[in-house]
Amino acid sequence: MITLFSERHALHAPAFEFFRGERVPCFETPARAVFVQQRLLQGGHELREPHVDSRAVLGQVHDAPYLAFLENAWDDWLALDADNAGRQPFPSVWPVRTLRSDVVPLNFIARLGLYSMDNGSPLVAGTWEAAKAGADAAASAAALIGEGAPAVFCCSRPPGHHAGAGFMGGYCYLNNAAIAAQALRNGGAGRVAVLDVDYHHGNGTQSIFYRRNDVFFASLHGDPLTEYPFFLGHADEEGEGEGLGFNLNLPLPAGCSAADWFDALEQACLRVAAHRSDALVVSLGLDTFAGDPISKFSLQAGDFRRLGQRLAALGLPTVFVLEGGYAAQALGHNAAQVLEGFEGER
Ligand code: SP5
Ligand code: ZN
Repeated sequence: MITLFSERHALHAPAFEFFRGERVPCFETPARAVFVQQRLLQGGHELREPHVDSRAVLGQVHDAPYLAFLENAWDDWLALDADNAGRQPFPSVWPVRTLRSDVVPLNFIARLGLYSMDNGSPLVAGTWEAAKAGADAAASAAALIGEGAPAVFCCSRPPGHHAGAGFMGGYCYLNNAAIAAQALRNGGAGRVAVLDVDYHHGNGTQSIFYRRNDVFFASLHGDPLTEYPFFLGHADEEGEGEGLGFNLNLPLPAGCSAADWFDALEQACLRVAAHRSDALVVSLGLDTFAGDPISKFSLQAGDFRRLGQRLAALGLPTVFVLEGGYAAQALGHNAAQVLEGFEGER
């Protein structure tokens, strides 16, 4: 499968994140993309550089103030104190209920809180450039689909599906899946479906399209009652306004079987088919793997092949976007199973 890969992903390499009050090594590492890249090269897949600048479509998916903050964040952080070069900024205050989010503070950490949903998205010098490379891959994938490619895989990181129009979160900064979907719409696809199979609910993607009927969003994920991101992803979220009926959440209990997961996948695929989309975007999180260190589903490599086969049966031009998956050594093989299952079925 045509795979878009930029070395620029490696510019985002934070040193640590927080877990239970401790600094721990990041789960979301450059090695993840490298393992996938190497496995796909071995498998004979064609790797290309992203060739489209996503700037215009970025502005359709994300709010301008958030984009400006993210692009300038590192310079602003350094301007406060030259010693900040060796420090990762994290938010500590968020504008939750009763607090105002309509006045942008001058304080950097306060602005970081305004533009974040959690403290799980470390910023480093290369975050913007790496995230932008992923967005460029998403826009490039849509262009290739427009030129007739049947399927394209974006081997990019950091991931994107937790990032909303105006905020980062959950290791995500720019919403690559939403960017791919919007770019497909711009390129002439009347209707697009986004199917999110990451372990975690794609809250950012859902919220970006929640009031729209041109992009159908479906997600199967760990039940937010117990699993991150906790505050979105319930079954009663069906869309709003014109978007009512164009959002489907299938939360599953942590620890559920692969059989239960495939039952939910089947429901999601039937709804995608009913939407009669012109193109499909798959938010391909592989943290549903049994060996994932932070997630609680139990898929095995063969299940990922079956996933690829089922997606191929939808018969749609398809953009795959890498999301989560933290068993880095297995990530290449698992990603390849999806892509090769997909291509074997076509
Ligand atoms: C894109 C993506 O998969 N983002 C996931 C963000 C998850 N952030 C919360 C991590 C919570 C880690 N819990 C670890 C439990 C280990 N036993
Ligand atoms: Zn995830």
